[in-house]
Amino acid sequence: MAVIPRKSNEFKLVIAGLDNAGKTSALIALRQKYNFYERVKNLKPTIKIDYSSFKFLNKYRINLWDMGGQKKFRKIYINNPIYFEDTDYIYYLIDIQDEVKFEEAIEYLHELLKIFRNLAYPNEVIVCFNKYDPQFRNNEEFRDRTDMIKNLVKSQNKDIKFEFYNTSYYDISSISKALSRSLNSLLNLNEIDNGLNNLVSNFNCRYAILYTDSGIIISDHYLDTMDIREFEDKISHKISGDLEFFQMLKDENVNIDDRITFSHDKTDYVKKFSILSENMDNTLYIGVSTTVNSINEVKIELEKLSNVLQTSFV
Ligand SMILES: Nc1nc2c(ncn2[C@@H]2O[C@H](COP(=O)(O)OP(=O)(O)OP(=O)(O)O)[C@@H](O)[C@H]2O)c(=O)[nH]1
Ligand SMILES: [Mg+2]
Repeated sequence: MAVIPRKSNEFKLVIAGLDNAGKTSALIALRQKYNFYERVKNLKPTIKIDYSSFKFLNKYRINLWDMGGQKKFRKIYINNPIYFEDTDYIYYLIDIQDEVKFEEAIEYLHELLKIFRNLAYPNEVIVCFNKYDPQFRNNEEFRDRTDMIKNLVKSQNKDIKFEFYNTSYYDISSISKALSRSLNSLLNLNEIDNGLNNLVSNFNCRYAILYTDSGIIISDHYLDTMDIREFEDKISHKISGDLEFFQMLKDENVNIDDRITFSHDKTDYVKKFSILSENMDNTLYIGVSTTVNSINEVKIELEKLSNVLQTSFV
């Protein structure tokens, strides 16, 4: 599948939801990855809109519109749909811990959907059940809550596609994955997906993940037979650990070629790739978890992926 050429390399992401849904916190967590809890615990409500932007793969400028969710601001946006023009993706955050506000959250979502319909918004609407903290993962009530909202929203908006994510700032990987859903539309990932899939299917890897150095998960593949508990308890923790590690390397200006860690019967391996695109160097990492016996073979396969990466990101 060819990537449709874009008018420009600008990309607009709108983050909306009621006040206190955790929008600003999620963005801070995503940027900082560690040592951010003090900062987000005492966050003040966002006044109107917080604009920020970052470069993605040195090529794209991602503009984030963090729409303060207090009622007085919501009114302004709804009366001025121009705010939402040229949105590439909308993220809608719902505080899954705050049952009292579900009705209001769904109402606001519906108001926004009306606007997006009129603007002929072309993509999926990404709904994040935020504050789905790790301790609630196996909680039936929380699962019922998300099912209820999903069913309601889907059945009342059959013309719109939705993607749902459970997110929490206690699990950075969950936020990174939700973000990659939209950014991936900028990339042509077929060959990379095949390469990573091959590692998982043929080389005893539990997972194989491609990250940017700023901690966006570009492509992730997991062993099908892994059960969801194992995934949620162990793997998401590892991925968040990797993301923290990359951020520390960046913050402290440290260079590595690779890193290997052993735990029980598993070998976790991270390799750095430097990819030249538009005369700029992009740092990417691939992380895998494999067995002691397979690690050498996996390293050879990863060498081969270097060329695939180079051709995929030019
Ligand atoms: N338990 C938990 N608390 C969270 C999470 N994300 C945010 N919070 C808390 O929720 C509160 C509100 O977070 P904000 O990020 O300010 O919410 P917001 O959506 O930006 O609010 P407005 O700017 O008013 O629209 C803060 O006290 C955060 O610490 C999460 O994943 N889990
Ligand atoms: Mg805010």
